Amino acid sequence: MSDPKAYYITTPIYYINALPHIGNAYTTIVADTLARFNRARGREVVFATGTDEHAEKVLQAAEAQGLEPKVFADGLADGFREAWARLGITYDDFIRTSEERHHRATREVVRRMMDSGDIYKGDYEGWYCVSCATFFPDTDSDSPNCPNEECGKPLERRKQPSYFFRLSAYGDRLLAHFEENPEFVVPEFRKNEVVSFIESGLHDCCISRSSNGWGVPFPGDEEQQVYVWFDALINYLTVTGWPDEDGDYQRLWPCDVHLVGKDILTRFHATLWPAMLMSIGVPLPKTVAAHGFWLNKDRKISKSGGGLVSVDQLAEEMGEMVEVDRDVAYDAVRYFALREMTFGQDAEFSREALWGRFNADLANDLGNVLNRSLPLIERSFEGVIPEGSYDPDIDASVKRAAKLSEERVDDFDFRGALDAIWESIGNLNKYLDTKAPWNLVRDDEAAAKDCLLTTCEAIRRLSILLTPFIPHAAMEVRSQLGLAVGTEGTFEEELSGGPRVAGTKIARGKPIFPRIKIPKSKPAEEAEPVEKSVADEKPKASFDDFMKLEFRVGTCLSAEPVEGADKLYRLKVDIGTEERQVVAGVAHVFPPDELVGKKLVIVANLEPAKIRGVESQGMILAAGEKDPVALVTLDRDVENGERVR
Ligand code: ME8
Repeated sequence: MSDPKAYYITTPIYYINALPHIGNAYTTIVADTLARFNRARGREVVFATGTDEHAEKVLQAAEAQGLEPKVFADGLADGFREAWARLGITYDDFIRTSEERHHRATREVVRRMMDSGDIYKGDYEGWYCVSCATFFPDTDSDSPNCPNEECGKPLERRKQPSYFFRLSAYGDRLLAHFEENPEFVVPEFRKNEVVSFIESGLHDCCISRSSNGWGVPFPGDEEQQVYVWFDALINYLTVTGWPDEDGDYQRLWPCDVHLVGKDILTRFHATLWPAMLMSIGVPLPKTVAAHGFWLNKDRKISKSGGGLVSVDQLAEEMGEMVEVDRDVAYDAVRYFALREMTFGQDAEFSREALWGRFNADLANDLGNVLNRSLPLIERSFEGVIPEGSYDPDIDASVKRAAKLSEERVDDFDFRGALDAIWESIGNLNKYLDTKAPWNLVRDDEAAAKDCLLTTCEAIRRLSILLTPFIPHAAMEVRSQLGLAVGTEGTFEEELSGGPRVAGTKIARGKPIFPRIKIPKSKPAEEAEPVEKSVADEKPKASFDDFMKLEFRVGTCLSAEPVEGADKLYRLKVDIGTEERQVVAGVAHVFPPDELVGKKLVIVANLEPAKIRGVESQGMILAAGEKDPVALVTLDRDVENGERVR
């Protein structure tokens, strides 16, 4: 039976002062992946994104260009729409706060809050930052500059009659809601931050400003307009057609997921917004899911904080380095964002890591399966995928990937979902190594047919699973298999039953994921100050110096994240005579299951040291001071504890 409630998912509505960059693209890519995943499960989905336009700085920028603010905003909102289309974002509604439907919903929210006795008039005085559209209480700003470290612009002293919302009355009800609805804020550790914020006491909230003609007029007092943050949150209701309650509202509300960055979780999405809804008697959304920040050298990437790089620019740079389909270049950014960041934690963005992931995962792992099977089908079977039997182990491996990726996507663990799919791609490469169909075509044609049928069917199924993450590339994979694309069914339809590719004439084109030759130096305008490498500065070591060091072979037994450090693992390594705990900065490159079981080389006689409070009894050898890091491993098996010299 189909679910009468659609899956309703939202992103923040973005300020229009910067076009999509890796930060806001991440939120939107995550929302798109969830939307596509749920559509592929046969659910009706409504995915909304949009633009937050009533900021004072929009008015100022429009005036500076001699334009009406609406005309100025139209151009920027179109810029967002076009950029999202290039990234393959399949939103169903694009909401702009300057639209009439949004003004109507906002004014109705305010009216209903007045009816509940939650709004009163008072005087508001404080330091105001035009850029952040925020008042800061005096205690937060002894200095006249904005305390938001990404901004730091001069504050203006402002005093004005304003309307206030009795937010202070909602603390207990909010806490009770969190208690009764453990899934309201995810991840769990973010909920703890929100709870402490509320427990420390909520203040009433100023919800209006003197009118400047660019905002939602305050009901009953046209001298005032609704404060931008207050009106922005209401966009989520506007999309449902509210206050009309008999149309889409019934189907969409309560919202399933508001996706946000951690910057706008505590004060806005987990406190003000639910309190507003309580005040007007509208049920609360099911989940607010907050992710961490993309960082550039440990600082949040933002327009004012630096490191801002547009997604279009990344796709363009990739196109300059390698002959790649432009849609696939955008998919590379989607893939990187979803695989590199652990949802909820911060992650460092670098081009090197992006190109590295493309080469290692897409060109090598996924590309290899195609490159090792399709040319062989062309050469030995006239380009037609042969009949054969589908290998039960590969079948099981793909089914496991499907099950795990579905479970993990539901838990917002996109990285884990891709890990599961890549484990299956890894199994497929190992299967090809073992079967060596390029030899079988000479020695055992039936076995060669089984192997190629199995490989193509597994690729077809994995490409279905990959579609929500990398939609263009996944389609391209299916089209190289010779399959009709664009009419795919649900996961259930596509992943059940026997193999379907036999007899298909493949259509191998140019490689979908050609390897990027990663340039040694960055473009001039990007160049960082040249740091002398540590190796350059080292004095010569005598043979005796070298012999003081003891390198040993060890097997990695476990890899656990070190709390508060995105890049560090606490590894347990068996070095034959004992088990060592080693802290290693490779967590941003390798998921735990790629390390566990691996033979590593460790410096075994280093003095123990504490790293982030965790004792490290040695060091593993790895190449590359920057990402991507490569581990020093052994080209054949030797016993743990063997010395390396
Ligand atoms: O706050 N890392 O809009 P905004 C990760 N209009 N995510 C990032 C990021 C980064 N470095 N930089 C931005 C606003 N984001 C309000 C929202 S909603 C009712 C009103 C993402 O344009 C992240 O999702 O400043 C963050 O919450 C959002 O962009 C802020 O976008």
